[in-house]
Amino acid sequence: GLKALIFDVDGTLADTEEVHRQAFNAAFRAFGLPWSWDQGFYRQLLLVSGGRERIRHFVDTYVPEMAAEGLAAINEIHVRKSALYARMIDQRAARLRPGVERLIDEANSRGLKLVLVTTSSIANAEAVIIANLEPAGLDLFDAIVGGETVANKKPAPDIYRMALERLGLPARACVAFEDSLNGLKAANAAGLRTVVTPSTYTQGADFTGAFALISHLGDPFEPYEHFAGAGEG
Ligand code: XBP
Ligand code: MG
Repeated sequence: GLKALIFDVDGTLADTEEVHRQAFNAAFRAFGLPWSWDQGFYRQLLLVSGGRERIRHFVDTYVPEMAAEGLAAINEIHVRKSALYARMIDQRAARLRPGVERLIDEANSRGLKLVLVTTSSIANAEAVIIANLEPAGLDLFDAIVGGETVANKKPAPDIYRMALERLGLPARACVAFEDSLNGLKAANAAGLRTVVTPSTYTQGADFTGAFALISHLGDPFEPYEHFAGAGEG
């Protein structure tokens, strides 16, 4: 039977990618860089998973003359971005999506284990939980697996395999929740059934292979304001 639920964080628990985007742009400004990623451009950049990898891809593709400054500069920009992001999340910039808290509570009261997996850092995942469920909310989760702990980020299955290892459970005893194609591929490649709830930046993708595709985890007619005017600009 079902023993555990494994949740992606960014886009699935909360619609955080817009906050990430703003944090990237604020970090660029802080370093005096004339870069600004608009929403349409960021949607494409999201195909590269991992923030540091995303900046590196951007530099390699659009500012190759700066690639000479190397990884150290990119790391520094990403460290700044992470700090700015965490501060925005602490200020409650991203609320939990509809139905998320209810599902977590119900799973918990039925004795299901709960694990978070994120391409971002463990610290960023914790910030999302603390800002929305208080520090005690962290106790609801049996493990948080972060992007920094695996060799290959999504769509590689590494992070989901790590989650299964931490749970000590086979994939058939778990269900994964994801919002993106990279996330769906990663979970499926680890043998998991995957419920996909597309987020502002991922809606419209081809989620073939999803165990279920639903607009959100809330009640059928619960309004989801993030869907209005998504991805403009
Ligand atoms: C999330 C990501 C992350 C965030 C930025 O993907 O790809 O890179 O965009 O976070 P997923 P960092 O929801 O599939 O985990 O800058 O900390 O990488
Ligand atoms: Mg996601």
